[in-house]
Amino acid sequence: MDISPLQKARYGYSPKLPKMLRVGVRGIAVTEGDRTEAASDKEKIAALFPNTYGMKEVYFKDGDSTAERKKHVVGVILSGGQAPGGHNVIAGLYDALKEDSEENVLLGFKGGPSGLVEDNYITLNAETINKYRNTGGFDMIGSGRTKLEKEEQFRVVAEVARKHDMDAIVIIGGDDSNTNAAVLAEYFKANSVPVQVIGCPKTIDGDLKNEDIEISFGFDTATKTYSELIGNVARDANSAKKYWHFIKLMGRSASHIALECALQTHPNICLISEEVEQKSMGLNAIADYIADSVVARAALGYNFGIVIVPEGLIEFVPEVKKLIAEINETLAKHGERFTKLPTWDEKLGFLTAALSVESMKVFNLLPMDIQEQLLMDRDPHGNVQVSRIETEKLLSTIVRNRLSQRKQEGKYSGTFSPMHHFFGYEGRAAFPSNFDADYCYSLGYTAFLLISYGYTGYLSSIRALDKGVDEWKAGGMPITKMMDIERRGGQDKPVIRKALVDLNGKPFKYFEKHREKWSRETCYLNPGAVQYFGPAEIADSTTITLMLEKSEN
Ligand code: FBP
Repeated sequence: MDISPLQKARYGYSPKLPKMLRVGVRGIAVTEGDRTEAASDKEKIAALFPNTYGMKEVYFKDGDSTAERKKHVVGVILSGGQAPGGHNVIAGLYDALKEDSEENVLLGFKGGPSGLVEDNYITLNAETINKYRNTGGFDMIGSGRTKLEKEEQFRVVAEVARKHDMDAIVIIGGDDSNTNAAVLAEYFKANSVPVQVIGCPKTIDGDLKNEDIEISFGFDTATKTYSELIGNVARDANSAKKYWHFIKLMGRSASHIALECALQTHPNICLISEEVEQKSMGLNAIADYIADSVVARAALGYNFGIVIVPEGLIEFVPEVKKLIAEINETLAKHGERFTKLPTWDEKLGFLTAALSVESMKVFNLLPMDIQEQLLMDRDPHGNVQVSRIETEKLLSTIVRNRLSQRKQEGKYSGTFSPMHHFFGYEGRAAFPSNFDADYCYSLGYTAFLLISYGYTGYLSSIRALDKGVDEWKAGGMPITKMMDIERRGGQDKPVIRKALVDLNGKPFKYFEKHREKWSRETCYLNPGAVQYFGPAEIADSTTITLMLEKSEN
């Protein structure tokens, strides 16, 4: 790719490390905390990970390093969807490796997990790394969604590692990829393969978080980018005063992105999937909730508005959730047969025989394009590809129907012209914000520290992120601590528990307190492009979500 002036300017940005890491890799000592336990299903997880279950939390601190001095050959992969900052994780890892010894080697496996299995790699050197510092995207080595889960794949990866004399693999990925990292670490231990596996928490969705992983990287930049776009659309809406904008935002399951963007932009409506599920709101109830705002604003003379729809919503609407679960089980068992059916009528016949009567009723009520989107191929982890389901259009259609009814009843006399947007890919490869640039660099640097101290099956972790970078704390957390058992593709599987929006948490409570006013009045905020320049309290600070979560009152 050619180099833009901003890219050139961002090469000059030096990502900041926490003060405790600035002394250099040989000035950092380690301490261990308590033994850990899985999030739930403890016995089942312990039985599945006999060699890596129950390991201790790890903290780094100032002090002489006791890590063995030896040559390291480390392999790195980027896994899953792009998230701003991935290149800086690799840069932090590379710099720490080279600081420890010029002899150390970093191999970048191309195209995600499949690169490891196919032994498709490049040796990363300063020239390559420097070209990608502080840039978005994953194009340095590419990414992919191949699932590393079969014993045959693990055997091949062990062979590839032996061939290159690799002593560690760093997997930069989300919940599914890091689950696989834990399974791979367990396999290596069980089979005496001398290769460590370390994960780094990536996903714009923000759902890989817990008490030790305060935020996944990419969430900060993506939400700032989407908020800038939403702010612009809101300003346009308030200028033209003629459209209701339905904006779908990425976030496969959890609504963290939608909530954070709502906190940053004050839309009229922001749906939160977790609340929809808790209140068992069906499609009609959701449409009525939006229609209430349309009607109230029309009465004030405002025939325009902003509705934020989280991408994963469709899977949280109770009747659709049941339908999708049944389709998932059916496709997991008979996917090949189903795909080969030549006509839509035959597919419908197959579904009628396979699904429950209630689910088939829901299916038949959906517009045909949504029906087709629900049946599209699952991703390699068995998930519905929600980014391809046009929930924003489905909702605006139902809202229009509800409004026609209200018009007939004489309860509404406004105009309703919907416009549709999907902001997803626009934010996933953006230049990382200062926060993500610093955070990612620190995660990569810490991944090397975990390797140098011999840990495996750990996630690199940086804490105290609501404070300035100086005060951030580096360490590691056993991946099995974050696991529970879930039903995937028709089977019980150990997975990292996804962190959904906490409806009792401060970010949601703050939103709940203000949303009634936002739904009727025009309170839009236009945050603009805040991520790079200006005073540090604007340009370097992280999300409102994290600041509220960490606030004392
Ligand atoms: P990860 O969980 O791999 O980080 O990806 C998340 C995501 O960006 C979702 O928000 C979105 O649903 C999905 O990726 C889209 O996937 P794809 O890149 O395969 O279209």
